[in-house]
Amino acid sequence: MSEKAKIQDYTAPAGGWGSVHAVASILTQEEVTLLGSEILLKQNKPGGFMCVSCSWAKPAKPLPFEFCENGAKATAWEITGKTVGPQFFAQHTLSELRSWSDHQLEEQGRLTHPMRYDAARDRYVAVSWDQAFAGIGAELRKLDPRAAVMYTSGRASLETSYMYQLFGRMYGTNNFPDSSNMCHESTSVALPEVIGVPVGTVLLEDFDKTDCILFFGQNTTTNSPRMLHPLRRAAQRGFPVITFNPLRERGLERFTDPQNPIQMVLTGGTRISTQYHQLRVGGDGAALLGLCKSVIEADDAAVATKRPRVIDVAFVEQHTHGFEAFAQYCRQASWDDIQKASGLNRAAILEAAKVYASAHAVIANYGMGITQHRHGVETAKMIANLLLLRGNIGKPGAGISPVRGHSNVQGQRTVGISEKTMLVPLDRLAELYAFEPPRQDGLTTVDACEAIIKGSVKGFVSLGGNFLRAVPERSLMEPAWSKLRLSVQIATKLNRTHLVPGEVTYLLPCLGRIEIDRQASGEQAVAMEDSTACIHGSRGQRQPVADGLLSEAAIVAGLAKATLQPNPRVDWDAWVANYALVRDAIERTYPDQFKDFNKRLFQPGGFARPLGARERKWKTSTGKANFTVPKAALNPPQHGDGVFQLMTLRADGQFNTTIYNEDDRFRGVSGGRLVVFMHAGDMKDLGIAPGDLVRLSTVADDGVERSLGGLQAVSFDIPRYSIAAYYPECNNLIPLWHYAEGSKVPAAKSVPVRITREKGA
Ligand SMILES: Nc1nc2c(c(=O)[nH]1)N[C@H]1C(S)=C(S)[C@@H](COP(=O)(O)OP(=O)(O)OC[C@H]3O[C@@H](n4cnc5c(=O)[nH]c(N)nc54)[C@H](O)[C@@H]3O)O[C@H]1N2
Ligand SMILES: Nc1nc2c(c(=O)[nH]1)N[C@H]1C(S)=C(S)[C@@H](COP(=O)(O)OP(=O)(O)OC[C@H]3O[C@@H](n4cnc5c(=O)[nH]c(N)nc54)[C@H](O)[C@@H]3O)O[C@H]1N2
Ligand SMILES: [Mo]
Repeated sequence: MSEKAKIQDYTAPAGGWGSVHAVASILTQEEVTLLGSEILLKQNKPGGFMCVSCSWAKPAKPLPFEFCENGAKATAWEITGKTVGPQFFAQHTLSELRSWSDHQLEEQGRLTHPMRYDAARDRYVAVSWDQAFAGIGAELRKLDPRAAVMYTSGRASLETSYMYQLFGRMYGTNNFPDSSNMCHESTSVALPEVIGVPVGTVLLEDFDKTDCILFFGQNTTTNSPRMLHPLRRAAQRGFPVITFNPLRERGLERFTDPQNPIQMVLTGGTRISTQYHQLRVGGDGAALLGLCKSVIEADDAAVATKRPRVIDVAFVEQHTHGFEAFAQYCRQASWDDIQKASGLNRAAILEAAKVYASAHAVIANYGMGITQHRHGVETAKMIANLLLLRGNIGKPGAGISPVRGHSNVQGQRTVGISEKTMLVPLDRLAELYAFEPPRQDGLTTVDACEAIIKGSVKGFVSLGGNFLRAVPERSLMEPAWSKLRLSVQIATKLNRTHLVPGEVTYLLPCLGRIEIDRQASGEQAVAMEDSTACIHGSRGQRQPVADGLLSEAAIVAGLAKATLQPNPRVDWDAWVANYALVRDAIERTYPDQFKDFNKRLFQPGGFARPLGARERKWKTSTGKANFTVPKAALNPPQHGDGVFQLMTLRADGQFNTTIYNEDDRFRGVSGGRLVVFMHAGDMKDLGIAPGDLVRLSTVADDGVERSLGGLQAVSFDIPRYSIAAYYPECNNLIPLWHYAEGSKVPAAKSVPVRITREKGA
């Protein structure tokens, strides 16, 4: 495994030559130098392909290089010339492969043949597609559909996702957890109640109209770097950007545009954040309460002195419900409690509130630093509360902006990948396809894990992803997983989940989005939805890495045909021959959302789905936007008495469980991922020197031992009692029951742990 990591301060801005260098080196590493750079020019361009990395919006008028360092890494990783075929698997048993690192496994290259696990030889052996489909179909038919889970990672297209959910529902299950259940599900639960839509309300153009941008718990630098372009433009127009994050993330401090060599050389980057508030882990609810309280008290003072109101009274009266109760709650909250719970002082919060209250149009962005907490749903609602006070939803330049993760995770929910039946037009599906879909809610990711541990789930089909590596509670999950009757993994690259077989296990390799997808009617395009609810078409550009690979749509159709009785209303083969027919089916199912889908597929900038909240039409229980009174804003994750709050984060060199390299350039770490970032004062108190090895042990009284050793201590600019380390290495520290109330998103950003020193540097 990894050598000791090197730690060095990173002083340059994000972007710039560092990015250019990193892109060149991954293209070389993946042996795609020439072709790769040509393909990069088609990335995120109308008529080209949509990046397989993050879901940030794609502009109608793209830059010459409309990709970022990490998008280029993701492209190179997918179009690598390296392959893993039957020969590789003949040489390596799964027991042997389990000792390889995550990086080594995926670095072997693209999967090329359908394989079945042979337990006697502890190896995968090649099978034909027909054998694979027939074998899986026979197993699925033997199972109770409610004991089967159909997981989706957020990359598959709208067409594939629609086919997959229809297949599952015709089979008889609503067990459609997806990566969203570990991600922005807190958003999808919070926002419908308060603004009547499960997604963000901003469009890309709003970034050019806004006059203040807020950031809560989102690391733009690494996870959605193209977003730094509109941010830089806003910063250059002189508008404030206010960030709340326990860590000083480099891109939110300074950014250099790698498309602009002159600026890179002369100025060393544009300042992005005008205020940077390093609150304690989980302190956002309290910080937001402080912001709201400041705005309300300023408004009270304005009323008393007959000055212009601070609150947007017309908006609050006409469009909202519950204001008085919320305002009363804020007035009564004590500054002492707010300061303690947020880790920020009153002056800092007032300073931010002053800027917020003087801006006409404000955008609030947030990410996993909000959603992956026990009170993540409530904190997302607090962000909405703050925006509603000044009418910052449903007007140009303003809105709520949950920054989604996977490139099509939002779209998959839109076309029916959901375990929550209320989000799915079941009646419409029943009518269109003449079948009776199951009506009870299915399993979320956490529910599915519980059921796997209990043994009540017996079959698991995975459309992408690396489930066992991404979920909490690894030490209980791995042994339970091997008791599954059936595991089917549809994937592009080998990962750890594939190395833990069930009784019957298939590994099905698929085309990636960047590859040309040829079907009977010609080359196919697919669609996806970005973070701003705009739909884009995407065309593969590269020859498939191996003959005989099937598209995800063809694999889903193959599984469906082998499992289901024929249904004259669904011609799976016709759909695979021409994906435009699937888009027609999506339009028939969701006529308002996907009007003229095929016609608008390649509209530059994507076509925006209609969202009520954008037009101030509130599809909530009250018919208005709802203020909500928080219950736990002053009750952050507890620390002290030797207990620290651990947040598990992404490094610059990874996409989720895909580890491109062991570096985290912006945080100054290279050549190792087993590190833990700590405050110097905490290290001193515990007698830990930089470079010492420490062990983290989860504080929980359920009798399960959860600990991880061999972590190198790094002295870092982070609040006291807050510590940080990398996902997925730390996932065995997270108890399965430690999740966000209401959404069941694992609370990966606040795991209570103790720290012990193992060994000196
Ligand atoms: N290159 C790359 N791009 C990616 C991904 C990737 O792994 N690599 N993953 C994709 C996916 S699926 C997702 S969901 C997104 C994730 O993107 P992010 O939402 O940025 O997720 P994380 O990297 O987990 O970082 C969370 C941020 O929240 C901060 N934080 C942690 N706890 C708190 C807290 O209590 N309060 C506040 N205010 N901040 C906190 C951390 O310091 C960090 O800056 O990125 C997507 N894009
Ligand atoms: N501790 C902790 N845990 C976390 C998080 C955290 O911040 N901290 N974040 C959570 C979040 S936000 C998310 S979204 C989840 C992510 O969980 P997942 O979505 O399950 O995991 P990924 O790492 O994105 O999946 C990577 C695998 O997807 C496969 N793949 C890649 N491209 C394709 C494709 O085009 N088609 C198919 N079929 N397969 C493909 C490859 O085989 C690759 O190995 O993890 C969650 N887990
Ligand atoms: Mo995510």
